Amino acid sequence: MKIGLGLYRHMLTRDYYDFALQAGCTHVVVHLVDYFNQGPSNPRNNQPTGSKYEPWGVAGNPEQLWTATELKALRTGIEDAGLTLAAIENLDPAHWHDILLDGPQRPQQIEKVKTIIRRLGEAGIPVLGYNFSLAGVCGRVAAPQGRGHAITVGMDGPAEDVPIPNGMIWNMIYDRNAPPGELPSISHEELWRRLQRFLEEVIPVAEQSGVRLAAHPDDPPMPTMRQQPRLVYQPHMYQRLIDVAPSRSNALELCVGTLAEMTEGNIYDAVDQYSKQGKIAYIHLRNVVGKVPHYRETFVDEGDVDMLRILTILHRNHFEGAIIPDHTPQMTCSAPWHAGMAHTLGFMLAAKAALESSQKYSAELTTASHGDQ
Ligand SMILES: [Mn+2]
Repeated sequence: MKIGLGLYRHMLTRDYYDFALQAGCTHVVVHLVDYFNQGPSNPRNNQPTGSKYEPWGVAGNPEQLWTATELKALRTGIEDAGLTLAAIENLDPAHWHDILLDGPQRPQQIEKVKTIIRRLGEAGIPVLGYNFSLAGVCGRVAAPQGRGHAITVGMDGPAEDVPIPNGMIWNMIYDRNAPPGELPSISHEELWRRLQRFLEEVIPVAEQSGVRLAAHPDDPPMPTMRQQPRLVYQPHMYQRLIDVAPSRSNALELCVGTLAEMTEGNIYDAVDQYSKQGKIAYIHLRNVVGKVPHYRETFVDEGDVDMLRILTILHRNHFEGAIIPDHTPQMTCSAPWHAGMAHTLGFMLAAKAALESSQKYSAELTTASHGDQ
């Protein structure tokens, strides 16, 4: 396993690359979507939250796709700094809203996504994380409810009463001039049909480009949010997503925190099941207390999940991908994001060192016992 750090678009600078190196990372995962764009209340030094029903920000320019030159420059900039670019995380709603909505621009947007995948391949970027979700990451609240009164994010009950307004998808605004009104509810099966069509069209291009698509589960993993179905809200639903389009390019961005919030199954079996199949492209590591619709994010060393057990399972199943901290609580200091990340990364480094040491130590023990004979 490789230790990495997720960087938001405004963090693609030498200072953040140096911070990642200082904190022990070899890899980075990059968000190119500017979630914070014109958002009314998103501090840029934290995960995008918004309030319970307030979107993050405004989606990007629908006509402006990430270019191969831009992507290559990103990769070489990261490599020049001494790091490896493991993945790009998330598509811009501006480029694929009608794929999620099955809207009139769907055919053109499928071509846009194919172009993006080809350009990633050209730039030597091996993974594209995505989240096939209408409501997106929403319905959460932030409060000083963590250890030492740290501000953490969680759910204080279902977020079902306010439907998604027209012009909004994936918790971002893609059309500010949309007519008033709300998105009509669809069924779970309709959402799966849309996913299947999407994968059937883009996975062959991903295969040709040497790119793996990596699906994040629905966060928070409620059956429905804002009167729309969610796709992967129980651990076993990840298997359905894999089986819809069998291919090495159809993979997972496995989020430990989100899976731990789910009401069925257990996180250890899920990590074992999907890592054994070689289906995990990369991992978000985060701890939580509770399950939907009442949970809160915690520091990595507390919470419901035994992280050493998770990392032991991954180690045993020879997981070779990157593991990055997901979100962390905000620490009380002048650099809350940096402190939270450094704390989580320190824990991850120690856990990795412990696993490697115990493996080495058991080899020594075996050698010693042979020597005695
Ligand atoms: Mn996650």
